[in-house]
Amino acid sequence: MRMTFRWYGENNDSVSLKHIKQIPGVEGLVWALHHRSAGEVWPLEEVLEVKKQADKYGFHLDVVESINVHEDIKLGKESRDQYIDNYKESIRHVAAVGAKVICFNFMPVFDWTRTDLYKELEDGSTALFYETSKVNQMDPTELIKQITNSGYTMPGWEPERLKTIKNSFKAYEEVDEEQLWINLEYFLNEVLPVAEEEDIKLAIHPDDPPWPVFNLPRIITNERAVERYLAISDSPSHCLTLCSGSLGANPNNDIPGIIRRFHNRIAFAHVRNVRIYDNGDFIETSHRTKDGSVPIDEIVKAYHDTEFKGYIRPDHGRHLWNEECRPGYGLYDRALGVMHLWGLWDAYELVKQERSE
Ligand code: CS2
Ligand code: MN
Repeated sequence: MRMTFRWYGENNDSVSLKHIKQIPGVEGLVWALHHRSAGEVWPLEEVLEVKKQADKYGFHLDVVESINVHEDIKLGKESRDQYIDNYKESIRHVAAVGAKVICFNFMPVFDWTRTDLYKELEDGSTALFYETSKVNQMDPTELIKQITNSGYTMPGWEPERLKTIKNSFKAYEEVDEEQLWINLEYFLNEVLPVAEEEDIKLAIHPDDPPWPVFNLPRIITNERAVERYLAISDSPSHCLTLCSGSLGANPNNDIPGIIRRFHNRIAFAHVRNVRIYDNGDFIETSHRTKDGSVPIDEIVKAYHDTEFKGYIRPDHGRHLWNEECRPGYGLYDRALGVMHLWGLWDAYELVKQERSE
């Protein structure tokens, strides 16, 4: 496995490259031009600027997360073709700095959804929390304001969404899950050939949480959806980002089983734990299996047993020791997460060596 760490860029992240360099085994940055809105072309000179910053610390830029997909593509509007052309150009520009994987998602309007960004856990740390009853009566503009007030922008929750949110909801009244699948297939048939030419894997990230939110359709939600998705194309560029915390919020999703079944199509692994409550609410926890509901030890074992050679990152962390940070993206708990993943991986490696002696 190739350890990486998400970085939101100079002047846009409380975590510095100097800090990340001191986390054992982190080889590369998971990066994006976060100031660029979905649908825009990522200018080559801006991409090259990130490369200059990464080179100073010897990090690779193999994994882009995310070139976000414009809403008109998800909606299947006439105007989608221009945005698809822009997406193709962005693929070519990130290829220029060695990108090997592009993570993206096809969630309508928003990205991951939570109702509380700083819910206290029993140990006094705080974490991202999803409260079902609150979501159903929540005004999503409130969440955009809460995230904006945190001082950070979060993918899918940028303040400019406030301007378009009403029209977006109206437009999705015409788009059900089947139509979303059709629009996703159209997008993939257009961009996969370009990704192939550039030797880049396009790796869709599952829906977080893995069920419809605010009555908007969501389709990458379980093993059957993963199977249907991967069957769309046999292109070597047609891959998956398997996020254990996203799919894992549904206890019926057997993450180790999905890994063992689709391991050769997983280009990028997000490893995160959540604790699921009886009423379906969930809170993010440490990466240790015992702190949540997701079998992290079994997940890393599945990656180890299948000799996973892809990229991996500790996804989100809790907020520890009063760290001022982007919700879910502090330094401390993600660094602890990296070490837990190495600990599990190295232990399985040791057992494998002992068995072979
Ligand atoms: C990411 C999301 O923060 C996260 O957990 O997974 O920002 C988003 O879903 C991914 O970047 C995929 O587009
Ligand atoms: Mn994720």
